[in-house]
Amino acid sequence: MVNYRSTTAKWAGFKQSDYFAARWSGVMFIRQKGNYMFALKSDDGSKLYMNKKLTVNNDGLHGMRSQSTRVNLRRSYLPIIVEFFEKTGGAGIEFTFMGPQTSNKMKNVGASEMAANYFKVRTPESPKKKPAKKKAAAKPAAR
Ligand SMILES: [Ca+2]
Repeated sequence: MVNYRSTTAKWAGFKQSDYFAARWSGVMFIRQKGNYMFALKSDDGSKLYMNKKLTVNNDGLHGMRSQSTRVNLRRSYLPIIVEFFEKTGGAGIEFTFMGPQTSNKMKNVGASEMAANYFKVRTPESPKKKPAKKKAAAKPAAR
């Protein structure tokens, strides 16, 4: 969840409070088609990419400032990347959205919106017989 209130202190798990950048990536599952709004509020700059396309641009040096974009979405899996950087002073970022899926209320993009099972791990099938050993591998290299 990309949700850090602006603070001059270090974020939990971060080593410094100034001069750093972060990138979050994942796949959102849009369950209901329709018109959505995505917003990035950040100090300093941030960007949201959807399907590799810059969708919300909140770049630049500034205090907590919000930028938002409306997009029409189908029911789909939506690859997203959020980029952020902090120079000095306060640092914070909030990634929110609203649309049919949220009853048109702004809410933080959280785990329930992410498609955790998008990249399913396939269990390999058991081989029917052992693969033949490579004879060359057993031999010491001839010199
Ligand atoms: Ca700042």
